[in-house]
Amino acid sequence: MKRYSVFAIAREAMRYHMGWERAWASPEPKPAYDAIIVGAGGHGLATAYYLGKNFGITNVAILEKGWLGGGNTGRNTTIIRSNYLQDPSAAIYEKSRSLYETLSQDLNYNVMFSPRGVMMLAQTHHEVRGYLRTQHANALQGVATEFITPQRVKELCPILNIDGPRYPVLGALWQARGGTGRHDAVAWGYARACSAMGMHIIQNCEVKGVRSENGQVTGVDTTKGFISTKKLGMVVAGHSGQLAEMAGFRLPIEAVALQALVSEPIKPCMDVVVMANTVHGYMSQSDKGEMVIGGGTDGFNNYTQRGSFHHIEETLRALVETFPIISRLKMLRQWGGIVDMTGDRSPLISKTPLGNCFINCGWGTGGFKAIPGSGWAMAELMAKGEPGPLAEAFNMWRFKDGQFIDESVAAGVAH
Ligand code: FAD
Ligand code: PYC
Repeated sequence: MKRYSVFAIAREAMRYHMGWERAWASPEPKPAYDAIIVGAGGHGLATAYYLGKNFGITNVAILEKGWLGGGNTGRNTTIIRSNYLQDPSAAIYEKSRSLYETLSQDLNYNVMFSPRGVMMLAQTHHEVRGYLRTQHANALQGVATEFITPQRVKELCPILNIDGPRYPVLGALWQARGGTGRHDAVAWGYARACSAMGMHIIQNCEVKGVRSENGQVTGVDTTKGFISTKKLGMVVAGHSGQLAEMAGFRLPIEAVALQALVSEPIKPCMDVVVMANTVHGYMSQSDKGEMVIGGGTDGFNNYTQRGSFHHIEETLRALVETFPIISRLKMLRQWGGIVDMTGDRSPLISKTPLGNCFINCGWGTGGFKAIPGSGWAMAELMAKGEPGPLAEAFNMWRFKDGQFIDESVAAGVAH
């Protein structure tokens, strides 16, 4: 693989950009691999990447039923932060955020990580108490967050109305090194690096069945035939319940649509990310100038990649009272993704009842920020067969044992 660099751009400019290589290969599947990952979203691709980089396992296939990054990874609003409450969450989200800091250099692919700062507004006394608690927990966990005053909120984001008609801004939980990244680029960067290590990314290849013998996984039936493997990683977000059923077990997961929308592009007016969870809406501005806006999850299970129409109205009503300048903005596009929700709003990175079959899911409304850390932890689980310190608490049996990792506040999206 040729490296991307300023010299490569100059060289290609001299020859009409005719010499760029395809970023990743599109091979036909081999009959067998040492490891198969189902799902070429960010988490599946990152798992494959760290299997190769950290453990030298490169005879790997990543099977994707559609196109890579076409699931939630390419549909999210790209907020990156690690201001969670519980210790296991702070550890994995902060690991992830710190990997994001150098991911472009690591992958030799610009993922446009932009640590512009994320604020979560406190608009009730209950929220003030909750965010103060998170800030104290973060201080003990080594995660840099602070609780800021309404005046500081206004300084950081002048277009924000801190005297809202329903809920005044009483302060905010601020993470200065939180921010955004380019969602497609994260998937593309990992894909390119995996392909360069010789891994096979096989798109348009749906897994239809999981085969096993004596309680151990032996391979998968796909739309491109049977492929055998010694280790299987299921990393399919909203479709996790279906994959688990193929492997003969059930998961504590529900699938619902979560939606987002973007406006027409406007001049720069906001250089931080704001989440307003009481009125429910969140917003940032993309590099193109569009306002990137997120709504809540549907109140019923479904597999639509749209989301209910009434959420658009509710979200925009909340954002117009928070940012009055957007009241006449036109919206360009709206879409949804199928998110995988657990009862405690924390993920699963876990062994399963089937030997050598591992699951990574349950990131729900908040897994874009977790892609590098999750891939790191899942690769360790798949390579060693046992979870490392980052993954240990996120096993699927915590729901049987009552060891919940409650992040319903930190998840930050209405559900
Ligand atoms: P996906 O990207 O969905 O990848 C799973 C892949 O598995 C898909 O490509 C799918 O086609 C494939 N697949 C499924 N079944 C099969 C099969 N049988 N065979 C082969 N392949 C299969 N998170 C944040 O941190 N910050 C945010 O701001 C944020 N905003 C969001 C906004 C929206 C509207 C949505 C929908 C999500 C948001 N999220 C956010 C959550 C985040 O997008 C997800 O948690 C994350 O992208 C999940 O990545 P993934 O790789 O697990 O799943
Ligand atoms: O997890 O920060 C988040 C988030 C914001 C919008 C959707 N998820």
